[in-house]
Amino acid sequence: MPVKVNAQRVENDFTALSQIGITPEGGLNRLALSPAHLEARNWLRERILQAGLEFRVDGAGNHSAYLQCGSPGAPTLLLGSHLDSVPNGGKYDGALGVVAALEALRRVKEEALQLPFNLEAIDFTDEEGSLVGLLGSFAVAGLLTEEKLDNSRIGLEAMSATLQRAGLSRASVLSARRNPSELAGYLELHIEQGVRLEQTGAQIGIVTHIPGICSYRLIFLGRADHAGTVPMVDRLDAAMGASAFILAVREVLSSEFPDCFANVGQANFEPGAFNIVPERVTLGLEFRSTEPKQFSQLEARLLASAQYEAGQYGLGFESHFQGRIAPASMDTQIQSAFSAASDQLGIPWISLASRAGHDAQALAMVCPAGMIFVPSVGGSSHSPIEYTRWEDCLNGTNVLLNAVIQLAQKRQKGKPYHE
Ligand code: HGY
Ligand code: MN
Ligand code: MN
Repeated sequence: MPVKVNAQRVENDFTALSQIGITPEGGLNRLALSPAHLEARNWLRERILQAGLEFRVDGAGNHSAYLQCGSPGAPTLLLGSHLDSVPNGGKYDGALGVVAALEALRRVKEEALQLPFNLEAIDFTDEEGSLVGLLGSFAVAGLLTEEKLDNSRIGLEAMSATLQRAGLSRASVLSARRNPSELAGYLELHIEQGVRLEQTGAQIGIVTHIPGICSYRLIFLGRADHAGTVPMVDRLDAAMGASAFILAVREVLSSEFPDCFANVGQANFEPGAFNIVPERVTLGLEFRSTEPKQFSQLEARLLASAQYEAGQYGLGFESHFQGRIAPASMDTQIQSAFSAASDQLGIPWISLASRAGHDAQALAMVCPAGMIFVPSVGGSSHSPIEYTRWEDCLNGTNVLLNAVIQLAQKRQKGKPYHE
């Protein structure tokens, strides 16, 4: 018989958490380590202590609830996601997974289940990349480097000040590595942030792969001129090369890399006056692929395209690498624990590759990792209209809890579930 979550308690938690950092449009502003994010973490800490669970925080600021439910010295199975959001993001992205993880620990404690591993519900710092991207999960996996911190998206100074405000430092963040032998694995519940579950009518998506994500700052260099006196044909207008590249990205992806994704999400014009021809335009580019070889081909192709468009308009060009997260495959034993739990609960499921990046891809580098999705209405996410039906949220929370029990049974039957 499956163990069920306390539906009202989960709903109360989610509703309370959704108010922290809420925007006038009903979205969330909880950028990593911002006052709203720290307020959400305080809320989590309170709920952890109220549940009689042990509260922990590591050098990367990852907040977690710990439950000793295995034998002393047993490894720890991590369950979690992230409480930070994108600017004016949605209420479900990350937060649902943290609330569900906390509930799983509470129910295991209430049922006094003895498992072959201890449990930890974790909220990872800066999943969304307002600082570095997957900062907390990379730190736990021991994959965070000085270079990644140097490449912070807010610059070195602001990064240090942000860490300091949260009581952290570069050294403490880099010290958060866990010994992989202590990790029995990582499970995450997340919203799909796409339309495939909705289109198929399945209520659970069992994730097979997570895409790699790579980002660059691209700089197009022209010449500042008077916008009213220099003939149009004589200009070295940095905006022309940048704009031509943005259009070329769409063309390259649709014609040569149809199952990849790319986005130019930032553009900065300098000097930035109405009456000066732009001398310098900086673009923020990111692109994604689930297949390693295709990922590097796409990188080379996009950089060549940017160089070409700059040349077409007589511009200089610089590319600055900002960071890369490798594609990851999800553990097959954890996938089958999710499918067994979904079947046990009578919830229809499909397997699918993620299109968004997640903390699970960092953990997958050092331990067995797995994810499930629940449907996003209309596929909307990273915006105030992000919405998942409450019945689907509860389904995901019940599947997460019962997948933990399925994994424990596999392990107890002597079938170590990671090859
Ligand atoms: O950008 C992503 O894919 C994730 O939402 N951080
Ligand atoms: Mn997320
Ligand atoms: Mn997100």
